[in-house]
Amino acid sequence: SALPGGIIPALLTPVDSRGDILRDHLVSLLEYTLDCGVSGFYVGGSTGECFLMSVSQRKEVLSIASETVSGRVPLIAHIGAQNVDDSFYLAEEAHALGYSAISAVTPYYYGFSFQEVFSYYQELCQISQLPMVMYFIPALTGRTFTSQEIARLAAIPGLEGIKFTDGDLFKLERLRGQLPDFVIYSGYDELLLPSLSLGVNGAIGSTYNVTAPLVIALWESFREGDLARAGHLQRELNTIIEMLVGNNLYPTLKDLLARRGLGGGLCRRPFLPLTASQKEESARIDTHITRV
Ligand code: SI3
Repeated sequence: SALPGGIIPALLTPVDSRGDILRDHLVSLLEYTLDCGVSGFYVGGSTGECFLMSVSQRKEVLSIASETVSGRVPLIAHIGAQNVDDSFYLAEEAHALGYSAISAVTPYYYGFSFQEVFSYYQELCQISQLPMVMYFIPALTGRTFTSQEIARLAAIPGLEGIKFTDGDLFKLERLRGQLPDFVIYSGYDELLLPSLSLGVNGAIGSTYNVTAPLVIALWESFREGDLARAGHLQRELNTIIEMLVGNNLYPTLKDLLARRGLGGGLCRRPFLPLTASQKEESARIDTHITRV
C-alpha cells in the first residue's frame, strides 16, 4: 500500500483570535515535527479543527501543508464533511495538491444505516484516485461498527486503511487477523503500545505534535524488542496525555507550541483561550515533557 506507516501527527491548525489561519505558525510546526523524524502528517482532522472551518479554510490548510512538506513525507488529507459535495471537492483538491491518501470520518449525526455509510465510502473511493483511510471514532460520531462491518467496508476497492480510534482492542485484534493487508492506524495515543503489540502499521495522534521525539523512541524501542523501555515511555506519555486531556487538549497543545517558540496560536470558537490557571497547568506539562 502507498499508505505511510510510523508516527503521524494529527496536525494542529494555529489560528488567530479572528479564527484566521496563521500560516507562519503552521509552517513552524511542520518543520519542527519533520526535524523530530515523523513519518507523515494527517492534515485537517479532528485535531485540525476541520469541523469548525469553512471549506476554503480547509483547502488553505491542505495547501500550506503540501507546499511546506514538499514531498519529504507522505500526507493524508482528512476530507470528511457533513455535506458530501464538500468531501468530493476536498478529495479532488487533495489529489491536485499531491496528497498520498484521503481520509473521511464515518458519516455522523443522522444515525445513518450501514448501507448508507457503505455507499458514502464507495462513492468517494470511486471518485478519488487516492487510497482512502476510513476514520473510525465511535465516541465522537456516536456510530460504531462490528469488525465484520469494517471488513465489508475494507472490501471496497480503494478503501485501504482505517484510523482506529476506539478502546476496543479485541475488535482491533480481530480486524488485524482477518485483514492482514489492511493498513491500521492506532488513533488513541494512550493505547499505542498495546496497539503495536496487536500489529498496527502506524499511529495518528494529536499529542504527537508536542511529544514526537518520545513517541518515536517508544516506536523504535518496540521494534527493537525493548518492551521494558517501550512500557516506560508509554507510562510517561500517558501521564502527559492525562494532564493534557484534563486541561482542554487542543488549546493546551497550541500553548505548548508557543512555549517552544513555534507560535501555536489559538483554537477556533467555540473553543476558548486557556484561563490563567490552565496556563499554569500548561507550564507544568511543558516542564514534565522536557524532564522525560
Ligand atoms: O483526526 C484527528 O485529529 C485524530 O487523529 C484524532 C486522534 O485520534 C485523537 N482524537 C481526538 C478526538 O482528538 C487522539 O490523538 C486523542 O486526542 C488522544 O489519544 C488523547 O485522548
